[in-house]
Amino acid sequence: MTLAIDSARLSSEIEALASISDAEPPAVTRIVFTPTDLKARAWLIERCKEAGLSVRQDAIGNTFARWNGSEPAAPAVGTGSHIDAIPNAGKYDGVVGVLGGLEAIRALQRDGFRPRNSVELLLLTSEEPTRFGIGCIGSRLLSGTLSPESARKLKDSEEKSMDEVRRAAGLAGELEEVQLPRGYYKAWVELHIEQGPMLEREKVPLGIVTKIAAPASSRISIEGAGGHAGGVLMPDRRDALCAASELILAVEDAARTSGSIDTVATVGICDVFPGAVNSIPSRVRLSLDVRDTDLARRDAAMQAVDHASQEISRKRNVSIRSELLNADAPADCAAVVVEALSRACEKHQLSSRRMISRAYHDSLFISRIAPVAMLFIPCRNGYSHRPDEYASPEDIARGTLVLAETLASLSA
Ligand code: HGY
Ligand code: MN
Ligand code: MN
Repeated sequence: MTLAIDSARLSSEIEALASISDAEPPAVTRIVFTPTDLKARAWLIERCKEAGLSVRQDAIGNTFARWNGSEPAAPAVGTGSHIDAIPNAGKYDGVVGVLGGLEAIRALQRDGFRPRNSVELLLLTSEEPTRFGIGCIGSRLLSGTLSPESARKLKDSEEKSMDEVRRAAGLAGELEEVQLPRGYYKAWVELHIEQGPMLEREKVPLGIVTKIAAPASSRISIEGAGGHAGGVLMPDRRDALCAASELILAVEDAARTSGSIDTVATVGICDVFPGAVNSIPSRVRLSLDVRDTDLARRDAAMQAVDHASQEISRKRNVSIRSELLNADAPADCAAVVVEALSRACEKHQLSSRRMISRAYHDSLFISRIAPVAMLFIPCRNGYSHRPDEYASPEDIARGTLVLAETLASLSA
């Protein structure tokens, strides 16, 4: 027999999961631990059970669907990703790695493959930072990169704590039990859409990720003085939004002048208070997201933003406070997994290219406890985190086939 992916079934499952959403199609919104997320998780667990996988959830909701190998005590080979989606997102980010991983396992089962090392499909909790401010909470706890104490301090916009929310979602156990020992996984592979334009532009069907960029993020609060839009003359103003505008351009400048195309910086949230037409903004909250494949350059960009903040604060007589949320190191992918992916592409006469991931992923944190690599498939125009995010059934099937081949070679 030859390894074959059931592309029609995989596409219909992607559509079925996309329909479990809090947004009007084609957009997908699925915020972690909302009723919609719980419904999607339950749906996925049913699909895993249908495939004969044994399913368990840890205290943060990381969901493990295990295909037991002939040596169950041997380190497992892991694959998976996330199904939570930021507001007004697409249907492929994360999902391709979870449902593609499930179909890769089913294809190996159909092909009569019997793994020696167990193969474990993971749904990782809260890869997106939307609800709790930082991303990859499940994989951070799994890898010991986030302590249970720090996780307990995380609160959502309604001031609900992580413990409160996860227990309301029906999750038992303590966060101390989540961390996995080094050596739990022999190897880890994550299939994901590229979330950039390179593969499509170069007409290369597969990207083998050798490095994952280092993300940092912070919350910035700017306090000026409010007042009547008509009664306060310009020299007497301390307009928080004008200060924020200068700072936002300084963020852009810090990335553009870093000396490398690999530095990126984004202000994605700008909340203005009081937000009235005829009232001078007294307070602005900004989010800051800075990334680079090089740690020192990323940190230099963060420092440039801090210097700009001090300068603007002095010049405009406003207070600017910055709260660092995360500043993670980049990850080098493991040669053993990169080579396994490369051989799998060659075996199926599929061309591929080595590349870096500018988005962060759960693999960034799992790399702290296991050898990891990622496999990218193209997405149209490189679009992601928007409703018109799109990956073709052919590209998804190709990625799933190479993933299946790689899982087989690593678990044989
Ligand atoms: O922001 C990221 O890189 C990921 O998509 N959460
Ligand atoms: Mn994402
Ligand atoms: Mn993702």
